[in-house]
Amino acid sequence: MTQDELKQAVAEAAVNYILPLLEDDTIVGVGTGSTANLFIDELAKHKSKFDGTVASSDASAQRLKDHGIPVYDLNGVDQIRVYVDGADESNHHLHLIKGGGAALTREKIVVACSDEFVCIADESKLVKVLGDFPLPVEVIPMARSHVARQLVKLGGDPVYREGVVTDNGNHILDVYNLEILDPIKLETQINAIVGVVTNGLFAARPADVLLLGTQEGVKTIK
Ligand code: ABF
Repeated sequence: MTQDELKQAVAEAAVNYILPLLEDDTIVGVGTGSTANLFIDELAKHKSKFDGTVASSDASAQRLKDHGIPVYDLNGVDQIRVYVDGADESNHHLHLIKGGGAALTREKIVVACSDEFVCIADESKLVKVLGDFPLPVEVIPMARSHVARQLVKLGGDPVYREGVVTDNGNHILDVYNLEILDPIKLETQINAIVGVVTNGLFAARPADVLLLGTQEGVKTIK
């Protein structure tokens, strides 16, 4: 199977996973990226079975609306039953690197409001140690150089993602050459740098389930 076919398989598996959770008043959290887009297209086939969604990006919100699926402002929602999203890397503890699509802050907020986080990815994303994928850090624009200097002190090589402005009006630094042996500690350290909005480590709150598309079929890792 190609990588796209593996992504399609996990998108379908994610819908099958959440179907038993859906009731008339259920709100589904929806992530961002190419795998999440396939999930949205599959979810649309069942849009009469739940109330609506909260999206982690303007792009996903638009795709949901194009399918006729309601998208709610998070501030008007009490509870998100389940959040489904992709990742750039996952280790075996389901600590993730996310943010390759620059939507990390809204993704982390929606995860924080969700009872369950289902990560969907093809097998290329599963790694022993996080860090081959450069770690995205969203920064307040005026703090970019300050944050970059602090990230160097933590052992990384930050690179400004030129031309990218997040949905929140901020900038992204991609941090190369980190061997992330203690993801929870590094997530906390980076969050403590003044000017950082969010970093792409999802370790303090990891995924609850990883649906991984492999050549042997979709594996469920908890
Ligand atoms: C989002 O989309 C991100 O956090 C991650 O950067 C990316 C994964 O994209 P894809 O599914 O296209 O590989 O979930």
